[in-house]
Amino acid sequence: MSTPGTQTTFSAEDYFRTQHPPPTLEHDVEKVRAFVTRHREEGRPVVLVTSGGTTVPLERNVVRFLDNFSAGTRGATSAEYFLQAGYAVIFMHRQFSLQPFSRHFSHSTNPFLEFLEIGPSNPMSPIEPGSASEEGETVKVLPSMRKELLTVLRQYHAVQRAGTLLTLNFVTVDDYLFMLRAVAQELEPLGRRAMFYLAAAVSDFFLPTQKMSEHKIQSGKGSLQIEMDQVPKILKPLRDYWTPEGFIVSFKLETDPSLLIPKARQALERYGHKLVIGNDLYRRKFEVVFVEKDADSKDGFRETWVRLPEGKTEIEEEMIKKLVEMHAAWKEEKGRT
Ligand code: 9Z3
Repeated sequence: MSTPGTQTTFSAEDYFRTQHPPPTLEHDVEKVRAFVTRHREEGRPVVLVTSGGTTVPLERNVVRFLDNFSAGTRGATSAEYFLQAGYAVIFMHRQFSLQPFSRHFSHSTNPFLEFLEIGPSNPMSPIEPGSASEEGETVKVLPSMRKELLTVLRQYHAVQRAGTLLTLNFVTVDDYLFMLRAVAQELEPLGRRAMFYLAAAVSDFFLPTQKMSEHKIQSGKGSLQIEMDQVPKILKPLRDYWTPEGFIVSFKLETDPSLLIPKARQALERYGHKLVIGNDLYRRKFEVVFVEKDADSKDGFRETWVRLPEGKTEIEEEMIKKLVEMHAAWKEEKGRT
């Protein structure tokens, strides 16, 4: 390998040898192992959903970092539909990004304080010492919000009782890559019963620890120039070594719509995984394109557009319905071979 410090493209192997795993990795892996073992025994398919953006720190004692736009809507919404479809879900998300169920009441779009009100407490009910009721007041949900809250709360409690959701979080692109590798290796024994739904917006560039300034970068020298290295292409080892039988779905995000299909096809050619879901930054909530290899078609590929149906609000409902069917067919195919 070339010496870290001069390198611009890391192989996955060099990357994992020279960068540092997050300190909580082993603890997270133990949780994943117990979760996978249980659901394997119970015969449930397991999906890893990654969600939200990764950061790229510029200093070792990090004050500044690069980030991206992703709020984690795609991942959090999709996770709910996978749970509804009977999957056990490992939800690996950017710390503080949207999460299944609580996403419905996010602090920015639907702040929970807006649908609570203070009302008189019921004089017939026992007063808890130290509760707001001591002053004769209590917290109530606005009648207009009760139905929505009850629906979400019921689903959330059902998932908690069933133990079908495991949540892990990452912040940096390093956390993400080390965690993805570790979780993939834990899912490997599931073979075709494991799905990977890689919706996180992962940085293409990073600053290796060896090139980082230890302390806060100082101003006063005019402009700041930073040369970043390319993040290793992780789909290749994921598909070839860590989980060769897993049903791997990656996402391709573009802002130039004419690049969407060519780039998705290129990813399938390079990494040989199952499916690329292409989405345009501005149209991603209304339409996405499923790009697959297809030996029967003239150019070797098949594209299927999935659009938000009239009267529906979440395109993920359609996407997950389709994916669940594709995954079932893939498992079935193995059964016959
Ligand atoms: C996506 O394309 C996701 O659908 C979005 C979801 C990030 C657009 P939001 O969180 O957005 O709902 O606001 N994710 C993958 C993006 C990505 O990093 N893809 C890499 C690439 O395009 C390859 S895996 O090169």
